[in-house]
Amino acid sequence: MNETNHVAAAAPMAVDFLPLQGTDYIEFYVGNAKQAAHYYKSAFGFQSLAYSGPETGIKEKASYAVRQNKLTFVFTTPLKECDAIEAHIAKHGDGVKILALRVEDATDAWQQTTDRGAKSYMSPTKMTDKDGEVVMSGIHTYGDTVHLFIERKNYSGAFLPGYKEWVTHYNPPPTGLLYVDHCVGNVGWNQMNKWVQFYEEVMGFRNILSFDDKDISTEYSALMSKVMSNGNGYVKFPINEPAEGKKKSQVEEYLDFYNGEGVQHVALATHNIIETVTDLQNRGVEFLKIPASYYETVLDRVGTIDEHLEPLKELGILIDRDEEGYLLQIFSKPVEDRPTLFFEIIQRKGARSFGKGNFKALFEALEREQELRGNL
Ligand code: TYF
Ligand code: FE
Repeated sequence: MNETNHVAAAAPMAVDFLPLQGTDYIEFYVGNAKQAAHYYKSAFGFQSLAYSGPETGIKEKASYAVRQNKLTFVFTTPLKECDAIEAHIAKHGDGVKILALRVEDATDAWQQTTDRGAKSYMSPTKMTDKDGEVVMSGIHTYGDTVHLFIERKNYSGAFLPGYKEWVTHYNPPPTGLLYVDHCVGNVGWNQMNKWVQFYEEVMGFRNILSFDDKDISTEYSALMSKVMSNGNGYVKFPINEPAEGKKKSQVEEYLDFYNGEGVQHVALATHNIIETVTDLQNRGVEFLKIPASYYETVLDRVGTIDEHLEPLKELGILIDRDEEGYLLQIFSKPVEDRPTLFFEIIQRKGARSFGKGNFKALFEALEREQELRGNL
């Protein structure tokens, strides 16, 4: 591969015109929000946070917000006369619609990005209720996905104006998931550069890592990947593009089933991946299987690590090292019937890279699943 495994050193950057404080929330459009929220509570350990729907004066859709540490997921389903959400679900199945980013000034974020060529999704909108004020704005990104900018002025409500606190007797314990580490988009053939340019020019991000198809395409389902990061590194969006290989690209399989570009995986951070993944597995979350042979040589590659190898092998957790430290990561199977969205669980112990040393094992595991589906 012609890339380096170290993350580009921070280049001297002019004033960050789009300062981001992190991911505010991720919103999924789904066929049944009540059941989706239940799954993320029972299987992933999210806690009930807030609800919006007919009972709160919203007639056309129902939304459930759940939270675990700094992670907030929202599941939204159309109720009636809600063409945009119905069309999204008809086209894509369940999937990520909104990657919401926390900002100091949502009006300025919208002005800066639309001035630089972003297509507006929502002009700056002030939302108030008895608990305070939130300003929201939004722009389109790849496929039907959007970025919302969320400015929480003084808001003390459960989640956002329009929501009420969601109180329920069913509160399964958390699993140690902490925050969004990164969020990966799959884009179409030859669309990579367009979206790299979008994140650079419209959002002020930098390309900190690149992987090309040279090695990956020989034996494994081919793709190219470029990691885009905002100025302070709190928000990282790798972008994948399919590439020609011996076999059908995993990215192409996604594009076929999602009917276009969209979010491929969301990486969720934990401080203890062995405990978190043990818990998730016990709750029914399915992960890709890694052959025992991976563990025979992995320590030769990554050197000494703090963890015992046995539980990592048992669970199928992958290990990689860069100049700054190492990381532990594992990938779920798709979380819906279409082979589209999946989750990565990641524990960083110094490393800021993305697990390039695991691509072979990972892509072989992905391919075995692709083959079982008859899509290779
Ligand atoms: O986010 C990443 O770059 C890693 C590796 O289809 C990866 O998680 C890259 C492409 C892909 C699956 C995982
Ligand atoms: Fe990842």
